[in-house]
Amino acid sequence: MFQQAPPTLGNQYEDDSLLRSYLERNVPADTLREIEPALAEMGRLAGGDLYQMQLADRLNEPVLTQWDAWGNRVDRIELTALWRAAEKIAAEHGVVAAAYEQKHGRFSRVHQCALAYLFTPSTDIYSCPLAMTDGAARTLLGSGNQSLIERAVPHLTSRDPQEFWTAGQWMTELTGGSDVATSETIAKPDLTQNSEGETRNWRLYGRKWFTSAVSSQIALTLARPEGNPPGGRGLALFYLELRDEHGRLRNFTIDRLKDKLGTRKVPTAELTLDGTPAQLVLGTTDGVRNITPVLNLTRLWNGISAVSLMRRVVALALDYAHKRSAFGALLSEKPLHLDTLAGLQAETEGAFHLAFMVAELTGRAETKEIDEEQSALLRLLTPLMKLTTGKQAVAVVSEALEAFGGAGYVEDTGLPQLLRDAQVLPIWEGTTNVLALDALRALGTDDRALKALNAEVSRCLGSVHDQRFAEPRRVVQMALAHAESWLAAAREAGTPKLEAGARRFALTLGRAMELALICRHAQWLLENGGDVRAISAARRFAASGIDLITLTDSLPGAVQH
Ligand code: MFK
Repeated sequence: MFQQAPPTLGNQYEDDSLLRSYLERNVPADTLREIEPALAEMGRLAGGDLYQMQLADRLNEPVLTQWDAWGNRVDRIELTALWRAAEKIAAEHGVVAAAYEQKHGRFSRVHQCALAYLFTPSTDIYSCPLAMTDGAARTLLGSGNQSLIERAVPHLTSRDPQEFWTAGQWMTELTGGSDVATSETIAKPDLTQNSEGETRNWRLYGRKWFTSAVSSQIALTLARPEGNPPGGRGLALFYLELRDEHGRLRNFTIDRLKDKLGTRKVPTAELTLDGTPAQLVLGTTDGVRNITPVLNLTRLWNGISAVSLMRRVVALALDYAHKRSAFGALLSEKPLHLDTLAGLQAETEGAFHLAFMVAELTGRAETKEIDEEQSALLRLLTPLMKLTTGKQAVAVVSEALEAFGGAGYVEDTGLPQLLRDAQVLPIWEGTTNVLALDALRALGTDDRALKALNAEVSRCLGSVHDQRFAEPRRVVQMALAHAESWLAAAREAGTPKLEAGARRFALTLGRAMELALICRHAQWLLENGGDVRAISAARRFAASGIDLITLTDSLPGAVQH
């Protein structure tokens, strides 16, 4: 009787020619020699033991036990076996630490992102607590708060699973996850804690409505010191440790875990803070501004996670295409099937280059090897990359499920879950619209960031000589010219017009940048004996909708209630 072979994965580093060629082009040869064994080991785990564990753990979810048998409030969270294993692997392989050990200077961030990219898709989004851990470490280091740095950063960046801590981010309240300036949590000074009467310790009162994984040891959160004015400036950034030395939560309760569409292994929670002890990170005001280093790093993680999920479905679909026959031939011999897969691969490639470009710039910022133009570019590309790759991930994963026919819709293949997980990527860490408005904010008043983007695109296209790139080059240049003329006209027309078109503008910039980066890499491949198919990826991507600024006359008033 006929038996279909399922899709399988090989070593996810060795099989990924895009990742390997990208590293070869960007990272100095001696650095690559040093980091490659660790990447190959992570690739082996991600396609092997960890992937098998993920499939076996599919139905398990974290469990919250609020009460013990004797009526004590305990709020214990039991993670699933996959997540327990993922935490240990993440620590031992330095999936956060690699960015802080600085063994490879500014390439340390690229190294760490490559590890995260390989690790994420086999862990059911264990990238969430790691993203927060990374964001917290960076924020604390930048805060100059020496006692918190000494207390927490060695744990957050440890490779020892016994020492390793993860961090949470508790920002979203009932008033919103986007407009966090409206947060209602109050901070009261706790003078009893300090013999000199100095207000170092605070107590927090309020409700946090959607936290990141609440299994962490510490969290960064926002609260309004009593008497402060409304708005983001009146909030302050706080650090807290979740449990005391007996394992009891410090004056807060976990009311429930969220019942979400996807990311079901992540114990996201609703909390009530009732006198939770906390410490100021830096100052009693400007909480929104002070938490932005967390936001920018977790947005990078979001993009890397988006690309990693795209890569995972494409890897599975390619393998399946070599195993599945229909109408007398393997799918890998069917022109239409191959055409569909090539489209998915082109989108993945564009997203990959943009996410790793933000990683490169982040690495430069972290080692202070960044000039003004690159800083402006990083500020603009972070929201553009997050919003563009989030949308691509949902579209690519959704389309890729079709490549498995009905099997792509059946839960125990593990495939549908990828789509549910991808769907969070355009939502959390700033929705597409919020990030499109952030991109307008990043342009500033002098458009330095847009000039930096144009200059980077020009450098990319300047390195591209092969005539076959003529059309992609024209598409990039036309899209950017259109985006600039739209921006000028929309500014002239006023804020409603500008905001209404912000998403189309941002996606156009994001996709144009991706295409320029694809072209640059493809040209390099041509010159270095690489895969000539990269040219078709560029041409295909160029034809897949770069300039999205079409509805120039649309205004919110056009919506009927
Ligand atoms: C794989 C990873 C998975 C992660 C899972 C996490 C699960 C957690 C669930 C969640 O909670 S998700 C919710 C996430 N929420 C957000 O990401 C917030 C989205 N909203 C925004 O990003 C808004 O743009 C923002 C809250 C920042 C705007 O608030 P305001 O009060 O209108 O801010 P304002 O006044 O524009 O900016 C305050 C300061 O911050 C300004 O600087 P100045 O004080 O010097 O003028 C801004 O320039 C600065 N700023 C804002 N965004 C910035 C920034 N600076 C640098 N980078 C940015 N991105």
